[in-house]
Amino acid sequence: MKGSKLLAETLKREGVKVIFGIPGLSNMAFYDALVEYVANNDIRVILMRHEQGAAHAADGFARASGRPGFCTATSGPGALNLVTGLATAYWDNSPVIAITGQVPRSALGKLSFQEADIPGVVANITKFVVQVRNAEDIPKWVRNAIRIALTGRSGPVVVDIPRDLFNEEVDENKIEWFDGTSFNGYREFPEVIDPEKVKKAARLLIEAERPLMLVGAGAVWSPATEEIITLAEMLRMPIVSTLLGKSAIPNDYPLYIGMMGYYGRAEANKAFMDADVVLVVGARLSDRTIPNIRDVIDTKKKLILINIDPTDIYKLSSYLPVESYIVADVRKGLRELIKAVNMLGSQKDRSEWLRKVIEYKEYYSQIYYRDDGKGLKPWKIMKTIRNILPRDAIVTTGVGSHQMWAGVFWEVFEPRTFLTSGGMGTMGFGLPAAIGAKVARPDKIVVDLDGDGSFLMTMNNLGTAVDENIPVIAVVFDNRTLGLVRQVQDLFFNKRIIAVDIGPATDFVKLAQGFGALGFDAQSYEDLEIALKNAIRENMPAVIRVPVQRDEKALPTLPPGGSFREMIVNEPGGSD
Ligand SMILES: Cc1ncc(C[n+]2csc(CCOP(=O)(O)OP(=O)(O)O)c2C)c(N)n1
Ligand SMILES: [Mg+2]
Repeated sequence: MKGSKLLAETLKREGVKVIFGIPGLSNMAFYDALVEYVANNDIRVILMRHEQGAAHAADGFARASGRPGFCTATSGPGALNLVTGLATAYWDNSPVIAITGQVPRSALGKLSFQEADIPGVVANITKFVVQVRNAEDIPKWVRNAIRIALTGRSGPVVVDIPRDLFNEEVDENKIEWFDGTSFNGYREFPEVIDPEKVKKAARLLIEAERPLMLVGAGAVWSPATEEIITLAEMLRMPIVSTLLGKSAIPNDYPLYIGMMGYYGRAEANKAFMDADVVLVVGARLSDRTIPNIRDVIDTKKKLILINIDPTDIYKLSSYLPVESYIVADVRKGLRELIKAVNMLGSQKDRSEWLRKVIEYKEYYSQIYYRDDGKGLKPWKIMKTIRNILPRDAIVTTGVGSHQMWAGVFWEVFEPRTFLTSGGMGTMGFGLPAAIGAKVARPDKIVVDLDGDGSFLMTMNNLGTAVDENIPVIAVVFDNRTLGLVRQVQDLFFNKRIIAVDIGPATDFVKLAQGFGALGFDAQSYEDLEIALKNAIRENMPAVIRVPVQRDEKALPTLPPGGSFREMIVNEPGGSD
């Protein structure tokens, strides 16, 4: 059996159903081997329009399904185009597996045509990378890649294969089909569930005056929605989330306050400021969630961490007051904590604390949900869309103000239905991730809530959606500007607006039609409603352009490096 066939056969045996990518000289033999697998409906091959789109599609597939998403690219420029997508997946713990073709072994290191040192390039933006050296090792490394991508803290893996391996004949008797029990060069971090630490955490939470749970992406990957709600109920503890943690808790769960952070909801940030003990589950607490660590230190908070990755715990413990921790998958860690809380029993009366949190919520909702009649309001656009989509519809986003509006206003009800680039903040994620999500979950409606700038970065993949009949809907919040950057220039660079505005000529409707997709121009909420219903009914890829005022702000926000005490909730610049 040739190396190329061995790769295709391995993927089939591992249950891989779809690969997003673009062929070229160095992965062509792999594609050639896939011909039979495609003909037999074993594996679907989806031709993207740029490799960044292939990585994001694999990422969207993984985030929507929890299964690894596969992409492939040729050596040199093809593999290099994956880089942004791989980093995006790594920062958000998404199990993307990239199979990259490489120049032949004999050409390595010789500045050969389309040679790039992919292991070197991706080493720091993936969980693991391997360059396979012998064709018979292909099954082992594909299997390892899947295990590494999924175990512990999930993340992307690259398998780089010199193309001469594809043509090598492998003695079938020598093939290690591999039972998946051993790894070369990889060991998971061990769990650390210290009963004393668990008990201490439980006691801190029981005795807290104002406990709060802060939920991050780990709660989605785990998944741990049930345990989060059980513990919140037991302790009468409100919940806030990071941007990525949003989809771990149904938005209408009464103890959920919303997304906190730099662009988080004011009531969530207020609750965080007031809390005395914060249980952090599956969140690494980046500077987007806690922009200024003085907010933790000055308020004398006590933190308890549950995280599968001990390096996160060590890192956070070096500058934050971490009182206790559990190194484990969020669900497992929470179950331990639930047991301990049950055993210790009795707790404080939390009615005062809960009343305060509800007051915050009510107060700020009067501020957010206003309509000055100038153009369409982002919150009303979101509401219009939400009213039409079923609870289990999957939403993706680009990066910018529209993403922050989605963070604040989009109501998520089910895990894995809100896919956004959190850690890397990668513009262009929305459309290809939607394509990947729709391929993973064809039974669900998938909508990309995008910005005009972000959409234009990867909209070429509309061609893929049309050719492959992947009916995703992109709603473009068209403010004719790179809005979030413009906002920072406006508020914090003395209104020196530069290099952000987009001219009037780009026509999103014609652009959609040029790809063979449906294009709608929504001038009102009613137009939007009709267009969205139409797009769903037609079951075709569609773009709905929604005009938004150029200076519509993403609020609340903070001054750069600011504290939650300096939240800007109202325009222009009045602090709360
Ligand atoms: C690939 C990439 N380039 C640049 C940025 C910096 N950036 C962050 S938000 C933003 C503006 C996004 O514009 P748009 O997609 O139109 O969204 P809006 O803010 O207008 O809603 C830019 C340029 C980024 N996050 N990603
Ligand atoms: Mg914009």
